[in-house]
Amino acid sequence: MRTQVGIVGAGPAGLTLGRLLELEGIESVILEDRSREYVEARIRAGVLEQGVADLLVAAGVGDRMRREGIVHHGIALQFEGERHRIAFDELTGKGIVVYGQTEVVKDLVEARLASGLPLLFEVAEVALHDVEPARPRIAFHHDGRAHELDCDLIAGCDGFHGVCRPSIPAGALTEFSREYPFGWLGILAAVPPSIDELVYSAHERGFALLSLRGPDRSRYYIQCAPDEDGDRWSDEEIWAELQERVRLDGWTLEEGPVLEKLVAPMRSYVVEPMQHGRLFLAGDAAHIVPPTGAKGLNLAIRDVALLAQAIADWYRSGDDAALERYSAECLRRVWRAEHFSWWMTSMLHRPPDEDPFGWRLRLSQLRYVTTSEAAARSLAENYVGLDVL
Ligand code: FAS
Ligand code: PHB
Repeated sequence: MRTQVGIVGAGPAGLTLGRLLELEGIESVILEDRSREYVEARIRAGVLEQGVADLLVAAGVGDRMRREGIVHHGIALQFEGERHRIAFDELTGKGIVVYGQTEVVKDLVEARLASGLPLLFEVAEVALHDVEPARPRIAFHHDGRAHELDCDLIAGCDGFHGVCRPSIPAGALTEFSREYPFGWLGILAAVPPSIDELVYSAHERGFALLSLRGPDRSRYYIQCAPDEDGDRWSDEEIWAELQERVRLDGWTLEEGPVLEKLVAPMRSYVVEPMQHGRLFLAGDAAHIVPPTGAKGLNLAIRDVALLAQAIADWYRSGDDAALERYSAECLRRVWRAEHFSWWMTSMLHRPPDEDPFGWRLRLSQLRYVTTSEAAARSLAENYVGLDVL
């Protein structure tokens, strides 16, 4: 097989890249090792920066998002039994769109299959060859047969546990990471959300987040141990802990059937550079943020927006300057998101060994960011997405 760009991974990064290259008239083949059903059922992020939502609309894959996505103009921070709104519209003139990553992926898969361009599910044994100097090949198995895909460039969009990053010689990369001494226990519940906007709660028992997936689907999270066994928690125990951590006079958190339960560890991770020869890493394959800043999905899509542009420049003019700049330009945005996500995580989560001094410091940070317009604007502009860095 031969194509211009070989894309490994059909998550938000790989699928969006395929779409943007299609709009530039550039061929690609997307290789995914899971089934379509699995990829479209995986519950992950739920918040799109306005700029990312606009990008999906411009790429012609935003119609359902515009119909079913919920635009929010703020979030609330809760502590000491009070809720404080951060007004994104007043502070930045922008908002966010609450629309599940699952739905984004479904829309992108549908568009890809409608285009007739190759998207192979359930491939196996993907292996990269000759990404350096310049005759990249991807070997893989599909339908029980071995295949080899010759391409000009490879986009490693296969997530944190993929094969692309590990295929780069260790000496060529520098890794930066931080593990957090807590995780998130997340539920999807069949009950209308009891909130109009997302609520981030810093409670002495730990963090809690109230989010949503539509008029009759709530998405709630509580801070838990990093190696928590989600099955150890009964639905009643999860609701009881949530009630405790988001309690507010005159407001009720409605409970309902728990449809899905997931424990996600919390880590920060960046690899530099995000390129090796003709292999370009994007999304979780190159960086992970703790979800407190709602940045994971947005970073993945912004990476490939830059990569698609650089690839188009290269094919149009033969000039690889933009490709050469790709890694450095991405990393500026990635480190901003890493800092913001670490800052939100540190302010809102209770470290297991926190002393009273530590809690007082966090309370002071929370009071400052909810009373100082300058501090609130800083949070708001990072949350809705900074265009210039
Ligand atoms: P993805 O991991 O989404 O996609 C990579 C794709 O590559 C997958 O489909 C995988 O099956 C495929 N793949 C892997 N190895 C392969 C191989 N060898 N061959 C072929 N294909 C291969 N972000 C938030 O903002 N909020 C959240 O609540 C949130 N929750 C999350 C929960 C979990 C459990 C995880 C892991 C992430 C969560 N994130 C969240 C972050 C998430 O949104 C990611 O940032 C986003 O999925 C990144 O997209 P991709 O880079 O496309 O990677
Ligand atoms: C979600 O809706 O899943 C979500 C929202 C905001 C976050 C993380 C997750 O910070």
